[in-house]
Order: sequence, then structure tokens, then C-alpha cells
Amino acid sequence: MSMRPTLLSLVLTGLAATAAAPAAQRPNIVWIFSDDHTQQAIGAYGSHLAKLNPTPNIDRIAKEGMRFDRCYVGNSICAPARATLLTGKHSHLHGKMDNRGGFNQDQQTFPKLLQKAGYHTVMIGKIHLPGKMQGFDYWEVLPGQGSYYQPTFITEEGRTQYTGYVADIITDRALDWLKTKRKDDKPFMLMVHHKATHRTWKAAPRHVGLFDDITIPEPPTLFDDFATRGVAAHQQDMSIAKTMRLAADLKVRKEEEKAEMRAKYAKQKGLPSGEIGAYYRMTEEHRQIWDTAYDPRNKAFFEANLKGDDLIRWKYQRYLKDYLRTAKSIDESVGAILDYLKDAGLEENTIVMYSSDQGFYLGEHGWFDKRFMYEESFRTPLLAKWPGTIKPGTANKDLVQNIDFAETFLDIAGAKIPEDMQGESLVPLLKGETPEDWRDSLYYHYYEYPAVHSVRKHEGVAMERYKLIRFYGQGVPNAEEFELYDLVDDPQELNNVYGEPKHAELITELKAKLKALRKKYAVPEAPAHGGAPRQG
Ligand code: SGN
Ligand code: CA
Repeated sequence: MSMRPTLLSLVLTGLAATAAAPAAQRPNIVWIFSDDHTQQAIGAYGSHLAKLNPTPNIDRIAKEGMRFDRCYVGNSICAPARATLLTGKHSHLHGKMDNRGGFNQDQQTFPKLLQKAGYHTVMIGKIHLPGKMQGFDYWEVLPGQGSYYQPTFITEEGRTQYTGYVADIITDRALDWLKTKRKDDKPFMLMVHHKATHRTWKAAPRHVGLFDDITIPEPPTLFDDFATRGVAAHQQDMSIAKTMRLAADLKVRKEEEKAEMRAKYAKQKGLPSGEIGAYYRMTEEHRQIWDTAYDPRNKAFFEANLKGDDLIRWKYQRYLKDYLRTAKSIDESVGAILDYLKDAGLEENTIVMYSSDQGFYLGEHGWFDKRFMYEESFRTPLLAKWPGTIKPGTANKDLVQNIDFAETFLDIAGAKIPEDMQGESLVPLLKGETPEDWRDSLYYHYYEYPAVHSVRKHEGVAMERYKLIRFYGQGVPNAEEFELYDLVDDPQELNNVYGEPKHAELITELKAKLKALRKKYAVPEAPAHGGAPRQG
């Protein structure tokens, strides 16, 4: 059959274009984005943790839509991942390479383009990018990391402080926009960005009593000794054993200390800020609920006087329970939003997507936090439902990345996708039609070193089965160190096989792939932030 368009097909295409659906019928998008909520804690991903703490509402999105099993980030850290979400570009092009420093809000972002394409654009919650918001018709965002209790929001008009728990307030503000500010003249893009499940994992008062008498199973790699790995894993500072703080992270406080802190904060104007101050921001009523839950647990902890591995095990339990408690509030938020869409008759024409800025370690390798290109933090959840378009209950196993999100939104809106965005629209995948030439590899680059958690700079290439990581620059012996993992034989990435002669050919191929990806994504030859120039 000839591939040339016939006159008739040209006429038909022309007709279809002029008869395009009116703007109001294009689908709405609700994008729910949490902070550090990892696949291991989501029921739809089959997690054993989610059996203890089910996520029925997030799972509804998967049940009615599609679960992406291999969705990854390009740089596993908060602000860069958010800049990628907005721009559809890797860190070196949007310029937000790590959590520090500024962000050029004047650059091209998808919300600006969606606005031009006739969408109402709305952002509620955590954005974690400095500078005045652009491209949103309506926005209420947390300053920086925001606070778990009595959070302040920045709006076009100034700052407003609300009483209550941050996830609930974000949900209420989003629902308030839907109920009272939404207009029917245009479709909308509503971005609901949560602070939970971020460190220091402080739950809503109604959830602090959860999981009191259960023991959470430990990951098999809790006591990883990094036997086959290079310097980066050995010298990180993100372990439950050494890095995790008893008071600020794990809520272990003595009565004397609490009294002292309260006296200190009482003298200050306004509410205490920062993670240490969070406990003291609570209302008296909430603090009482909190103390009723934590005081007896802390008393038992002091009496047990744990040491060594027993102490690590105890910290793991406290950490995981608090993390899952905060996840509960996110799941409830998703439920409230899904219910509203249904009740308001918006369900049919609204795409709902759920994701997080990156994955997280829940004790795997003895860690918390993210940053590394190992699976738990390289991955991020992605679930989407789109009635009538996505087949319910499906799973996608293609390699997708957060550079794809912006283009996906533009494609859904029927807007033009700019040449300089670096991802691919996921719309064909959502329709169950992955293109033949879909990507076979992903590029990754983490830049924040020296810095908190001491994770060395690294870049790498991930393919369906293999992953090659190149740690480089300051703090790395000879300025360069490679690791290679086989995800089929070694899904927990415990066995770095870079040194094995049988992999020589594979390594050459992966290095060539890495070079090709650098070229494709226009990564500067000499890595920025003072990294040593590459040899060879
Ligand atoms: C931010 C980072 C965390 C990190 C703390 C360190 N999260 O909150 O990864 O643990 O800083 O804080 S991010 O979502 O913003 O990337 S500190 O107070 O211990 O220095
Ligand atoms: Ca984050």
C-alpha cells in the first residue's frame, strides 16, 4: 500500500482539524505529586509495606488506569526534579542542578505553554523553586520546604497561614479551587503538590497512633556492607545508623528538653520554623494527641538502652512507621479529590495522574534519603487514569522518565511541543501503543557534592537490564569510578560486576551509549560544579 496521502485523506484530515473539539471539551488534568513517596510504599506496586498501610485511593488510579513500572528521574533530588517537571529538560539545561541556588523562572515551562493553549493552570502546595511563580492563573505554594503544621502559603496577594496539617490544607485549597474558582470556559491543569512524605516525617495528629503494635519487616539489605561497591556508597552520609537523628528525625525527646525548647520558643515572635521547630508549631490540642502516642513509646526506648544493630532496628521501625503515617494523609487526599471529581461530574473528562519528585530509600542498603542512581531512588511512581482512553488495570514496562511529563501534558492538550524539550510524550503509551522506536536507555546525572548526605557526583546510563554508573570528581579516587549492575540477576544491586572480564564488551557498549546520550541531551563535556574533566 502506498504511504503517500491521497487527496481524500488530505481533505479528511483538513476537515478533522477544522472540526477540532471546542476548547472546553479537551480533557482536564489533575496532577497529584508528593514528595519522596516511593514505589515501595504504594499498594499498586505490590509493596509488602502497603499491605500494612494500604493506599486504596492511590491504587484506585492504577485500577482504573495504568501503572508505570519503570518510571525514572534524571536527577534524584527535589528542586532539580521539579524544574524538570516544569521544563521537560534535564538539569544542565534548566539550570537547577541541585537544591541550592536560584532558578530561572523566566524560561519556557509547560504551564506557560498550556496557558497559551487555552488551559487554566493552577498550582497548590510544594514547588521548592525560588522566584516568583509564572505560568499559573492561580497558585498557593509553600515557601521552600514548608511546614507540616500551621503551614504558611505564598499567594499572588501575599502570605496566608492556615491552622491544621499540611496535606489536609493542600487538599482543601485544591478542592476550594475546584468548587469556587474553576470556570467552565476552559479545561484546567490542577497541580496538587504535597509536602508529605518528606523528612522529618511528621504525621497528621489523627494518624500518630497507627502501627503501634506491629513490627514492620526489614528489607534484606538493611545491613548492606557495600562489599563490591566503590567509595560513594561507603562514604555517603544518609544511613539510618549514623545520619538519622534521634530527636529531629525520630521524635525521641526527653521531657526536660521539650520544656526547655518550649520556653525558648515562647520568647520568640511567631511560630517556630524548621524541622526542629515543627513539633512546637502544633496547636496545644494536637500536641497532646502527639504526646499521648509518642511519650510511652519514647519511655520504653530510653529504658531499653539499645546499642548496635538493635538500635538500628529500632530506628528503622520508628522511621518506617512515621513515613507510612505521613503517606496515609496523601492517600486520603487522593481519595478526597477523586471523590469530588466524581460527584461534580468531572470524572469522565479528567485525567488524573499520581507521581512523586523521586523515589526514596526505606531502609534498603541501610539508608534513608535519595540521590543515588540505584533503583529505589532513581525510580519514581507514576500512575494515570483517563476514562475512555487508558485501559483500566494495565501496567506499562517501558523506560519512561520525568523529562517526559511536560510533553505529555502538552500533547494531551493538543498543544505544540517545543523542539528543545528533551522528553517524549507518553500519550501513545497511555493508549497502549508504545512506538516501535521507543527509547532503550535513560540518562542520569546527580550534581550535589560536597553537600548534605555526601553523595558523590555521578552520571550513568540505564538500559532495560544493565546499569552503568560513573562516580566522578571530588571525593572519588582517581577522579572516576564505575559500577555496573545486572538488574535481572541482581535486582537489589548488591553485586557490582564492573571488574568482571566477561563484561568487557558490555562495558564498552554501555560507555558508548553513555557518550551518545550525553550528545543527545547536550550535556557539557566537562561536568559543571568543578567535576574533574573526563579522561579518555
Ligand atoms: C532537604 C532534603 C533532604 C535532606 C535535608 C537535610 N530534601 O530537606 O534530602 O535530608 O534537606 O536537611 S529535599 O526534598 O529538599 O531534597 S538538614 O537540615 O539535615 O541539613
Ligand atoms: Ca523530594
